[in-house]
Amino acid sequence: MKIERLQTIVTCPGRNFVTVKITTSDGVHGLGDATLNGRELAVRAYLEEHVFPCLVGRDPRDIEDIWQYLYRGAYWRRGPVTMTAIAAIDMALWDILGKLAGMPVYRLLGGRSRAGLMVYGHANGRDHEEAVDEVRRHVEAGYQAVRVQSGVPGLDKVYGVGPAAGFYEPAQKGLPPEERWDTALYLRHTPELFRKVREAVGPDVHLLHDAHHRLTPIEAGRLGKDLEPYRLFWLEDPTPAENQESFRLIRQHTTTPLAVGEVFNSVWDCKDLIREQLIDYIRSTLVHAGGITHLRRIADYAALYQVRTGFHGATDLSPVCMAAAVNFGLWAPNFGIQELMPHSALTDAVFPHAYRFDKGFLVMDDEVPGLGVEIDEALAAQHPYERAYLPVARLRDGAMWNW
Ligand code: KDG
Ligand code: MG
Repeated sequence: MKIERLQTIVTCPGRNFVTVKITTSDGVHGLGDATLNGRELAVRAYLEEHVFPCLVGRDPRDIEDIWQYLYRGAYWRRGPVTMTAIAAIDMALWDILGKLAGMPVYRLLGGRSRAGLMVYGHANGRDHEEAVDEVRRHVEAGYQAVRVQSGVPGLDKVYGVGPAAGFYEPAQKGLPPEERWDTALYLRHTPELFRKVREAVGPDVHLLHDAHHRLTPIEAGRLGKDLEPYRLFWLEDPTPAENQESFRLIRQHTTTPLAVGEVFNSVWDCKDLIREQLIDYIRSTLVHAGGITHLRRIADYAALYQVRTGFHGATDLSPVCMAAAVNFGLWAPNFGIQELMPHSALTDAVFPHAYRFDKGFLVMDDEVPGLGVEIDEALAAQHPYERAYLPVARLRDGAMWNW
Protein backbone atom coordinates (compact mmCIF):
# COMPACT_ATOMS: atom_id res chain seq x y z
CA MET A 1 0.00 0.00 0.00
CA LYS A 2 1.27 3.44 -0.91
CA ILE A 3 0.43 7.08 -0.40
CA GLU A 4 -0.92 8.13 -3.76
CA ARG A 5 -2.36 11.61 -3.38
CA LEU A 6 -1.97 14.47 -0.91
CA GLN A 7 -4.15 17.59 -0.96
CA THR A 8 -4.82 20.63 1.12
CA ILE A 9 -8.38 21.89 1.36
CA VAL A 10 -8.70 25.50 2.52
CA THR A 11 -12.16 26.65 3.48
CA CYS A 12 -13.81 29.48 5.38
CA PRO A 13 -17.22 28.42 6.71
CA GLY A 14 -17.22 31.55 8.92
CA ARG A 15 -13.53 31.16 9.82
CA ASN A 16 -10.54 29.67 7.99
CA PHE A 17 -9.52 26.03 8.20
CA VAL A 18 -6.76 24.13 6.40
CA THR A 19 -7.25 20.38 6.07
CA VAL A 20 -4.89 17.74 4.69
CA LYS A 21 -6.38 14.81 2.84
CA ILE A 22 -4.17 11.80 2.08
CA THR A 23 -5.43 9.07 -0.23
CA THR A 24 -3.78 5.65 -0.55
CA SER A 25 -3.40 3.34 -3.55
CA ASP A 26 -6.19 1.23 -1.98
CA GLY A 27 -8.54 4.22 -2.02
CA VAL A 28 -8.53 4.76 1.76
CA HIS A 29 -8.26 8.39 2.81
CA GLY A 30 -7.33 10.17 6.03
CA LEU A 31 -7.79 13.75 7.24
CA GLY A 32 -5.52 16.02 9.30
CA ASP A 33 -6.04 19.54 10.61
CA ALA A 34 -3.38 22.04 9.43
CA THR A 35 -4.96 25.27 10.66
CA LEU A 36 -2.60 27.91 12.10
CA ASN A 37 -4.75 30.91 12.96
CA GLY A 38 -3.76 33.97 10.91
CA ARG A 39 -0.91 32.11 9.15
CA GLU A 40 -2.98 29.51 7.28
CA LEU A 41 -1.40 29.82 3.85
CA ALA A 42 2.15 29.51 5.17
CA VAL A 43 1.31 25.98 6.33
CA ARG A 44 -0.39 25.20 3.03
CA ALA A 45 2.70 26.31 1.09
CA TYR A 46 5.02 24.36 3.43
CA LEU A 47 2.95 21.23 2.87
CA GLU A 48 2.44 21.56 -0.86
CA GLU A 49 5.96 22.71 -1.76
CA HIS A 50 8.11 20.90 0.76
CA VAL A 51 6.26 17.94 2.29
CA PHE A 52 3.82 16.37 -0.16
CA PRO A 53 6.38 15.62 -2.91
CA CYS A 54 8.49 13.64 -0.40
CA LEU A 55 5.64 11.40 0.74
CA VAL A 56 4.17 10.12 -2.52
CA GLY A 57 4.88 6.38 -2.79
CA ARG A 58 5.59 5.80 0.93
CA ASP A 59 3.74 3.26 3.02
CA PRO A 60 1.10 5.22 5.01
CA ARG A 61 1.40 2.73 7.87
CA ASP A 62 4.98 3.86 8.60
CA ILE A 63 3.69 6.68 10.80
CA GLU A 64 6.73 6.88 13.07
CA ASP A 65 9.24 6.85 10.23
CA ILE A 66 7.33 9.54 8.35
CA TRP A 67 7.17 11.66 11.52
CA GLN A 68 10.93 11.33 12.06
CA TYR A 69 11.59 11.99 8.38
CA LEU A 70 9.67 15.26 8.51
CA TYR A 71 11.14 16.32 11.88
CA ARG A 72 14.75 15.10 11.95
CA GLY A 73 15.06 14.83 8.23
CA ALA A 74 14.14 18.47 7.58
CA TYR A 75 17.31 19.72 9.37
CA TRP A 76 15.25 22.82 10.37
CA ARG A 77 13.34 21.64 13.42
CA ARG A 78 10.28 22.85 15.29
CA GLY A 79 8.42 26.14 14.86
CA PRO A 80 4.65 26.54 14.46
CA VAL A 81 4.50 26.22 10.67
CA THR A 82 6.65 23.08 10.51
CA MET A 83 5.00 21.39 13.48
CA THR A 84 1.47 22.16 12.25
CA ALA A 85 2.34 20.66 8.87
CA ILE A 86 3.80 17.54 10.53
CA ALA A 87 0.75 17.31 12.79
CA ALA A 88 -1.64 17.33 9.84
CA ILE A 89 0.21 14.53 8.08
CA ASP A 90 0.41 12.54 11.32
CA MET A 91 -3.32 12.86 12.07
CA ALA A 92 -4.22 11.84 8.54
CA LEU A 93 -1.99 8.76 8.77
CA TRP A 94 -3.54 7.70 12.10
CA ASP A 95 -6.96 8.19 10.51
CA ILE A 96 -5.93 5.90 7.64
CA LEU A 97 -4.51 3.31 10.04
CA GLY A 98 -7.74 3.26 12.03
CA LYS A 99 -9.79 2.83 8.87
CA LEU A 100 -7.52 0.00 7.71
CA ALA A 101 -7.85 -1.71 11.10
CA GLY A 102 -11.58 -1.04 11.25
CA MET A 103 -11.09 0.57 14.66
CA PRO A 104 -11.28 4.01 16.21
CA VAL A 105 -7.85 5.55 16.76
CA TYR A 106 -8.20 5.42 20.55
CA ARG A 107 -8.17 1.63 20.32
CA LEU A 108 -4.88 1.72 18.43
CA LEU A 109 -3.42 3.93 21.17
CA GLY A 110 -4.27 1.36 23.82
CA GLY A 111 -8.02 1.57 24.30
CA ARG A 112 -10.33 3.61 26.48
CA SER A 113 -9.29 4.93 29.87
CA ARG A 114 -12.63 6.70 30.35
CA ALA A 115 -16.16 6.99 29.05
CA GLY A 116 -15.90 10.62 27.92
CA LEU A 117 -13.78 13.78 28.14
CA MET A 118 -14.79 16.39 30.70
CA VAL A 119 -14.87 19.70 28.84
CA TYR A 120 -14.89 23.33 29.86
CA GLY A 121 -17.05 25.87 28.07
CA HIS A 122 -16.56 29.62 27.73
CA ALA A 123 -18.64 32.05 29.79
CA ASN A 124 -17.86 35.49 28.38
CA GLY A 125 -19.52 38.63 29.68
CA ARG A 126 -19.11 42.28 28.78
CA ASP A 127 -19.28 42.94 32.53
CA HIS A 128 -19.32 40.84 35.70
CA GLU A 129 -23.09 40.47 35.80
CA GLU A 130 -23.22 39.20 32.23
CA ALA A 131 -20.32 36.81 32.95
CA VAL A 132 -22.16 35.42 36.00
CA ASP A 133 -25.29 34.88 33.85
CA GLU A 134 -23.21 33.10 31.24
CA VAL A 135 -21.71 30.78 33.87
CA ARG A 136 -25.23 29.93 35.08
CA ARG A 137 -26.32 29.27 31.49
CA HIS A 138 -23.42 26.84 31.02
CA VAL A 139 -24.16 25.04 34.28
CA GLU A 140 -27.81 24.65 33.21
CA ALA A 141 -26.59 23.24 29.87
CA GLY A 142 -24.70 20.53 31.76
CA TYR A 143 -21.14 21.89 31.90
CA GLN A 144 -19.18 20.90 35.00
CA ALA A 145 -16.32 23.25 34.17
CA VAL A 146 -16.52 26.80 32.87
CA ARG A 147 -13.88 29.31 31.83
CA VAL A 148 -14.85 32.83 32.85
CA GLN A 149 -13.70 36.00 31.04
CA SER A 150 -15.16 39.46 31.54
CA GLY A 151 -14.85 42.97 30.20
CA VAL A 152 -12.71 45.28 32.35
CA PRO A 153 -14.05 48.77 33.16
CA GLY A 154 -11.83 51.28 31.34
CA LEU A 155 -10.81 48.91 28.52
CA ASP A 156 -12.75 48.86 25.25
CA LYS A 157 -11.88 45.32 24.25
CA VAL A 158 -10.61 42.45 26.34
CA TYR A 159 -9.42 39.01 25.28
CA GLY A 160 -12.25 36.48 25.50
CA VAL A 161 -15.12 38.96 25.33
CA GLY A 162 -17.05 39.59 22.11
CA PRO A 163 -19.47 42.31 21.03
CA ALA A 164 -22.47 40.28 22.31
CA ALA A 165 -22.98 38.10 25.36
CA GLY A 166 -21.52 34.66 24.88
CA PHE A 167 -20.21 34.79 21.33
CA TYR A 168 -16.47 35.29 20.90
CA GLU A 169 -14.31 34.68 17.84
CA PRO A 170 -10.92 36.41 18.08
CA ALA A 171 -9.83 36.16 14.43
CA GLN A 172 -11.23 38.97 12.31
CA LYS A 173 -11.38 39.45 8.55
CA GLY A 174 -9.00 42.01 7.09
CA LEU A 175 -5.83 43.23 8.80
CA PRO A 176 -5.08 42.75 12.53
CA PRO A 177 -7.30 44.90 14.76
CA GLU A 178 -5.53 46.74 17.61
CA GLU A 179 -6.61 46.55 21.24
CA ARG A 180 -5.45 48.59 24.29
CA TRP A 181 -4.26 46.84 27.39
CA ASP A 182 -3.82 47.95 31.01
CA THR A 183 -2.56 45.34 33.48
CA ALA A 184 -3.39 47.39 36.58
CA LEU A 185 -7.08 47.59 35.66
CA TYR A 186 -7.22 43.88 34.88
CA LEU A 187 -5.54 42.90 38.16
CA ARG A 188 -7.90 45.14 40.13
CA HIS A 189 -11.13 43.73 38.64
CA THR A 190 -10.46 40.02 38.07
CA PRO A 191 -10.52 38.74 41.70
CA GLU A 192 -13.84 40.54 42.18
CA LEU A 193 -15.23 38.75 39.11
CA PHE A 194 -14.43 35.38 40.63
CA ARG A 195 -15.81 36.36 44.02
CA LYS A 196 -19.15 37.06 42.35
CA VAL A 197 -19.09 33.91 40.20
CA ARG A 198 -18.21 31.64 43.13
CA GLU A 199 -20.91 33.21 45.25
CA ALA A 200 -23.46 32.68 42.44
CA VAL A 201 -22.70 29.06 41.52
CA GLY A 202 -21.36 27.55 44.73
CA PRO A 203 -18.31 25.36 45.34
CA ASP A 204 -18.88 22.47 42.92
CA VAL A 205 -18.46 24.03 39.47
CA HIS A 206 -14.88 24.01 38.17
CA LEU A 207 -13.87 27.58 37.29
CA LEU A 208 -11.03 28.43 34.91
CA HIS A 209 -9.51 31.65 33.66
CA ASP A 210 -7.16 32.60 30.81
CA ALA A 211 -4.77 35.51 31.48
CA HIS A 212 -3.61 35.12 27.86
CA HIS A 213 0.08 35.87 28.37
CA ARG A 214 -0.55 39.42 29.60
CA LEU A 215 1.25 39.41 32.97
CA THR A 216 4.81 39.45 34.20
CA PRO A 217 5.73 36.56 36.53
CA ILE A 218 5.35 38.58 39.71
CA GLU A 219 2.01 40.00 38.55
CA ALA A 220 0.90 36.46 37.77
CA GLY A 221 1.95 35.35 41.24
CA ARG A 222 -0.14 38.11 42.73
CA LEU A 223 -3.21 37.26 40.63
CA GLY A 224 -2.89 33.57 41.50
CA LYS A 225 -2.73 34.48 45.19
CA ASP A 226 -5.71 36.86 44.96
CA LEU A 227 -7.74 34.10 43.26
CA GLU A 228 -6.92 31.40 45.83
CA PRO A 229 -10.12 31.89 47.88
CA TYR A 230 -12.19 31.04 44.77
CA ARG A 231 -10.45 27.69 44.19
CA LEU A 232 -9.82 27.84 40.45
CA PHE A 233 -9.38 24.65 38.44
CA TRP A 234 -6.64 26.56 36.64
CA LEU A 235 -5.15 29.90 35.72
CA GLU A 236 -4.03 29.70 32.10
CA ASP A 237 -1.08 31.35 30.35
CA PRO A 238 -0.33 33.71 33.24
CA THR A 239 2.87 34.90 31.54
CA PRO A 240 4.59 34.16 28.22
CA ALA A 241 6.45 30.88 28.57
CA GLU A 242 9.43 31.28 26.27
CA ASN A 243 11.41 31.50 29.48
CA GLN A 244 10.31 28.37 31.30
CA GLU A 245 12.22 29.39 34.44
CA SER A 246 9.91 32.34 34.99
CA PHE A 247 7.25 29.95 36.25
CA ARG A 248 9.35 29.26 39.34
CA LEU A 249 8.58 32.74 40.57
CA ILE A 250 4.84 32.24 40.06
CA ARG A 251 4.92 28.90 41.87
CA GLN A 252 6.68 30.48 44.86
CA HIS A 253 3.71 32.77 45.34
CA THR A 254 0.55 30.80 44.67
CA THR A 255 -1.14 27.41 44.91
CA THR A 256 -3.59 28.26 42.11
CA PRO A 257 -3.05 25.49 39.51
CA LEU A 258 -1.40 26.62 36.27
CA ALA A 259 -2.07 25.61 32.68
CA VAL A 260 0.25 26.49 29.79
CA GLY A 261 1.10 25.43 26.28
CA GLU A 262 -1.41 26.29 23.55
CA VAL A 263 1.37 28.05 21.62
CA PHE A 264 3.98 25.33 22.21
CA ASN A 265 5.13 23.19 19.30
CA SER A 266 7.10 20.40 20.94
CA VAL A 267 8.20 18.74 24.15
CA TRP A 268 11.20 21.05 24.17
CA ASP A 269 8.91 23.99 24.95
CA CYS A 270 7.62 22.36 28.14
CA LYS A 271 10.37 19.99 29.25
CA ASP A 272 11.47 22.11 32.23
CA LEU A 273 7.95 23.22 33.10
CA ILE A 274 6.96 19.57 33.43
CA ARG A 275 10.12 18.17 35.03
CA GLU A 276 10.19 20.87 37.71
CA GLN A 277 6.42 20.58 38.23
CA LEU A 278 5.98 24.27 37.49
CA ILE A 279 2.64 23.62 35.80
CA ASP A 280 -0.34 21.36 36.43
CA TYR A 281 -1.85 21.06 32.94
CA ILE A 282 -0.21 20.96 29.54
CA ARG A 283 -2.34 22.62 26.85
CA SER A 284 -0.36 21.85 23.70
CA THR A 285 -2.63 20.22 21.22
CA LEU A 286 -2.45 17.84 18.32
CA VAL A 287 -2.57 20.35 15.46
CA HIS A 288 0.19 22.67 16.68
CA ALA A 289 2.56 20.22 18.37
CA GLY A 290 3.27 17.49 15.88
CA GLY A 291 0.13 15.40 16.02
CA ILE A 292 -0.77 12.25 17.90
CA THR A 293 2.73 10.78 17.61
CA HIS A 294 4.38 13.69 19.41
CA LEU A 295 1.60 14.53 21.87
CA ARG A 296 1.67 10.94 23.06
CA ARG A 297 5.32 11.46 24.03
CA ILE A 298 4.51 14.74 25.79
CA ALA A 299 1.58 13.18 27.68
CA ASP A 300 3.63 10.19 28.80
CA TYR A 301 6.45 12.46 29.95
CA ALA A 302 3.97 14.71 31.79
CA ALA A 303 2.44 11.68 33.53
CA LEU A 304 5.77 11.03 35.28
CA TYR A 305 5.36 14.38 37.05
CA GLN A 306 1.60 14.25 37.65
CA VAL A 307 0.97 16.89 35.02
CA ARG A 308 -2.31 16.28 33.19
CA THR A 309 -3.54 17.24 29.74
CA GLY A 310 -5.83 20.21 29.15
CA PHE A 311 -5.75 20.57 25.38
CA HIS A 312 -6.52 23.78 23.56
CA GLY A 313 -9.93 23.60 21.87
CA ALA A 314 -10.82 27.06 20.57
CA THR A 315 -12.75 27.50 17.30
CA ASP A 316 -9.52 27.68 15.25
CA LEU A 317 -8.91 23.99 16.01
CA SER A 318 -11.04 22.35 13.35
CA PRO A 319 -13.42 19.45 13.99
CA VAL A 320 -10.68 17.25 12.51
CA CYS A 321 -8.37 18.24 15.38
CA MET A 322 -11.22 17.91 17.89
CA ALA A 323 -11.99 14.39 16.64
CA ALA A 324 -8.33 13.49 17.10
CA ALA A 325 -8.36 15.10 20.55
CA VAL A 326 -11.39 13.05 21.57
CA ASN A 327 -9.65 9.84 20.51
CA PHE A 328 -6.52 10.93 22.34
CA GLY A 329 -8.38 11.93 25.48
CA LEU A 330 -10.37 8.70 25.61
CA TRP A 331 -7.04 6.91 25.80
CA ALA A 332 -4.64 9.24 27.71
CA PRO A 333 -4.36 7.96 31.29
CA ASN A 334 -3.38 11.43 32.50
CA PHE A 335 -6.12 13.29 30.67
CA GLY A 336 -7.29 16.29 32.71
CA ILE A 337 -9.84 18.33 30.80
CA GLN A 338 -10.59 19.40 27.21
CA GLU A 339 -11.46 22.93 26.09
CA LEU A 340 -14.65 23.12 24.03
CA MET A 341 -15.64 26.22 22.12
CA PRO A 342 -18.44 24.87 19.92
CA HIS A 343 -18.09 25.38 16.16
CA SER A 344 -20.80 27.04 14.09
CA ALA A 345 -23.50 24.88 12.50
CA LEU A 346 -21.92 25.60 9.10
CA THR A 347 -18.48 24.41 10.26
CA ASP A 348 -20.06 21.24 11.67
CA ALA A 349 -21.79 20.71 8.32
CA VAL A 350 -18.47 21.01 6.45
CA PHE A 351 -16.86 18.57 8.90
CA PRO A 352 -19.44 15.94 9.96
CA HIS A 353 -18.07 14.15 13.02
CA ALA A 354 -18.81 11.32 15.42
CA TYR A 355 -18.01 13.10 18.71
CA ARG A 356 -20.78 14.93 20.54
CA PHE A 357 -21.42 16.89 23.72
CA ASP A 358 -23.28 15.01 26.42
CA LYS A 359 -23.86 16.45 29.92
CA GLY A 360 -20.51 18.20 30.24
CA PHE A 361 -18.50 15.53 28.39
CA LEU A 362 -17.39 14.88 24.83
CA VAL A 363 -18.30 11.33 23.93
CA MET A 364 -17.99 9.24 20.82
CA ASP A 365 -19.97 6.24 19.68
CA ASP A 366 -17.91 3.17 20.00
CA GLU A 367 -16.75 1.73 16.75
CA VAL A 368 -16.31 4.52 14.19
CA PRO A 369 -13.07 3.59 12.37
CA GLY A 370 -10.27 6.17 12.24
CA LEU A 371 -10.72 9.60 13.78
CA GLY A 372 -14.46 9.72 13.15
CA VAL A 373 -14.56 12.89 11.05
CA GLU A 374 -15.08 13.64 7.35
CA ILE A 375 -15.10 16.70 5.11
CA ASP A 376 -17.86 17.72 2.71
CA GLU A 377 -15.60 18.99 -0.07
CA ALA A 378 -18.41 20.46 -2.18
CA LEU A 379 -19.68 22.52 0.76
CA ALA A 380 -16.11 23.50 1.72
CA ALA A 381 -15.55 24.78 -1.84
CA GLN A 382 -18.53 27.11 -1.52
CA HIS A 383 -16.68 28.97 1.28
CA PRO A 384 -13.26 30.08 0.02
CA TYR A 385 -10.43 31.41 2.19
CA GLU A 386 -10.70 34.98 3.46
CA ARG A 387 -7.68 36.70 4.99
CA ALA A 388 -8.14 37.09 8.75
CA TYR A 389 -5.90 37.83 11.72
CA LEU A 390 -5.87 37.67 15.48
CA PRO A 391 -5.80 41.12 17.12
CA VAL A 392 -2.62 42.76 18.41
CA ALA A 393 -2.36 44.55 21.77
CA ARG A 394 -0.76 47.86 22.72
CA LEU A 395 -0.28 49.50 26.09
CA ARG A 396 -1.82 52.91 26.75
CA ASP A 397 1.41 54.62 25.60
CA GLY A 398 1.23 52.77 22.27
CA ALA A 399 3.95 50.18 22.94
CA MET A 400 3.25 46.66 21.68
CA TRP A 401 2.24 44.11 24.29
CA ASN A 402 1.36 40.43 24.27
CA TRP A 403 -2.10 39.80 22.89
O1 KDG B 1 -5.69 31.15 17.83
C1 KDG B 1 -5.60 31.65 19.13
C2 KDG B 1 -6.79 31.28 19.95
O2 KDG B 1 -7.10 29.92 19.80
C3 KDG B 1 -6.53 31.56 21.40
O3 KDG B 1 -6.43 32.93 21.59
C4 KDG B 1 -7.63 31.00 22.25
O4 KDG B 1 -6.39 31.37 24.25
C5 KDG B 1 -7.24 30.76 23.65
C6 KDG B 1 -7.94 29.70 24.37
O5 KDG B 1 -7.54 29.44 25.49
O6 KDG B 1 -8.89 29.14 23.83
MG1 MG C 1 -5.74 30.30 25.98
